[in-house]
Amino acid sequence: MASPNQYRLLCLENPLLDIQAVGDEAILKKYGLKANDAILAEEKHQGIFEDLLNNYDAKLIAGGAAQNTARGAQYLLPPNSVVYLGGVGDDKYAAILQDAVKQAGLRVEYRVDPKEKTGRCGVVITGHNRSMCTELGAANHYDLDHLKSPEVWALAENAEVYYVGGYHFTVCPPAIMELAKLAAANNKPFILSLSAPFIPQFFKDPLDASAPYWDYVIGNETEAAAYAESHGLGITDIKEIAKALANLPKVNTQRKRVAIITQGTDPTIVAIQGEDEVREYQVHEIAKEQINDTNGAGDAFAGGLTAGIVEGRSLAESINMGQWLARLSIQELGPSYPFPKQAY
Ligand code: 26A
Repeated sequence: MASPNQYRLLCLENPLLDIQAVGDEAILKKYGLKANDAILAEEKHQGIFEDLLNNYDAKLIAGGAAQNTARGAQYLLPPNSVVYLGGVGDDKYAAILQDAVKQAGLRVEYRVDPKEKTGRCGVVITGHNRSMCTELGAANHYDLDHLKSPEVWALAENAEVYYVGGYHFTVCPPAIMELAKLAAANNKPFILSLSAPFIPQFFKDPLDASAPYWDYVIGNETEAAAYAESHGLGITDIKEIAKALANLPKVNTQRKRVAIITQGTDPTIVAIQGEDEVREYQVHEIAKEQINDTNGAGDAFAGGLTAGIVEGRSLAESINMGQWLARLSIQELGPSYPFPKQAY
C-alpha cells in the first residue's frame, strides 16, 4: 500500500527490452528502416533482433519510452515516488527489466502475461541517429482489468501526477482515458508524450480523444510536424504548432495547457494556453565526444521535467531539470542514467 506522500507519480506505457547496437547503412537497408525513426515491427522485420545480437554485438538494455521517463523521474525524486504500469511476459527479458527498475528504485506493477513474450525494441544506432523497431509482445496485452484491479487503482487514485507515453495508444486507449479523466476530476496534472510521428499519423482518433485532458503535451520537432500535418493545420513553424497544441479545447479549465517541443540541440519551445508569447529554453550543451548515444534523450528530458512538476517547481526550473537529466543520459549507453547518482 502507498502512503499519501508515496508514489506521487504514476506512469503508463509499454515495457520493452532494448536490443541496441551500433549499426550501418547495410542493416538499415536490409530491413527498410529510416536512420531516425520509431516503428512497429512487421513481418519483414522479424529477423532484426537476432541479426543485431549475432552480427552487431547488440547490448540488452531496459527500455520502453515511458519506463525510461519513470526511471528518470525517480532518479531526481525521493525514494518511492514513482510507479509504472505496463505488460510483460514471464521470461528472462522481464527479469532483466525487473533488475533495472529495482536498481533505479522504480516500483512497477506489471501485468504478467503467461503466454506472450516480453516486448523487444531493436535499436540501430548510426552516428547521432537511432532507428527503433518494436515488437510489443506482452506489452500489447495491457488491459483495463489490470488498471482497475483494486491494488493498482488505489495507486492511481493516490497519485498526484500522471504521465502517459503516447506509444500506449497502440495498446490500450481506454486505460489512457481512465487516467486522463481521473486526473481532470481531481485537478491533478496529466502529462502526455506524443512519442513518435506515427502516433499522430496512424492513431489520430484515440490521440484526439485524449487531447482535452492534456495539461502538458511533450514532443520533438518531427512529432510536432507530424501532428500538424495529420491534423491539416497548414503550418510548419514549430512555434506555431506548439501554440496550436496549447490552445486545443480543454476539459480542466483550472490549469492552462503547456505544450513543450524539444529540438535536439536547438532551444526547447514552450507555448502556454492563452498566451501569445512563445518561450525558448537553451539545452545544456555537451562536447560531442562526451556523447555515448542519444537513444532515450527525449525520455530523460520528460523524466526531469515531470520530476519538477511533481515537486511543484516553476516551469522554467522543471524544463531545466529535463535538460539536465537528458545531458546525463546521452553520456550513458542507451536510455540509462549514471550510478552512483549525480545530484541536480
Ligand atoms: C509501441 N512502440 C513502438 C514503443 C516504442 C518504445 N516504447 C514504447 N512503445 N518504440 C520504441 N520505444 C522505446 O523508446 C525508447 C527511446 O526513446 C525504446 O524501448 C527506447 O528505450
